[in-house]
Amino acid sequence: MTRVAIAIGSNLGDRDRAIAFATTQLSTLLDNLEVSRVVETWPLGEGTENQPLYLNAVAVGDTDLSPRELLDALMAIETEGGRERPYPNAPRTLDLDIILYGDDIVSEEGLEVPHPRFRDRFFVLGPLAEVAPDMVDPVTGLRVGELLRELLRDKTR
Ligand code: PH2
Ligand code: MG
Ligand code: MG
Repeated sequence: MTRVAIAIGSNLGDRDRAIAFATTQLSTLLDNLEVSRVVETWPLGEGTENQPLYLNAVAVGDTDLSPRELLDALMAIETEGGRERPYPNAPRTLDLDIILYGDDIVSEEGLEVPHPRFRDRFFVLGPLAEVAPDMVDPVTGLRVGELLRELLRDKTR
């Protein structure tokens, strides 16, 4: 079994319902599931300036699926949750991203783990630090709690 961290996001349609749907689906996909609080966050990224606010959360759990199998399962949940992909960074009913897969490093077509941008994203690190502060980022060797502290270094004094 491998402990994995999944980021959950929604900024289109009934966001609360999408997060609840994702949580239910993830509870059947992963063992020992723990889900963070839900936070409302400003959309980040190119072209997202005028988009609606996100609801974000993070789930951690154990799985026997390979990273690729896990990705496929998450994409199936996104699709069932009404996800469409009209253009990059489009508002979405449901986004499920693999943030960490144990301490594996995966770099394949369409699948990069750890998520390449998660260290810069409060909407991921904040909720993740709540449920799994001691998970280790295999790229930097830092724990999630340490990554969050680094991210907030200049904002918390
Ligand atoms: N996801 C993105 C791009 N920007 N911003 C917030 N606040 N939350 C997200 O989940 C998010 C984003 C791409 O997946
Ligand atoms: Mg995403
Ligand atoms: Mg995604």
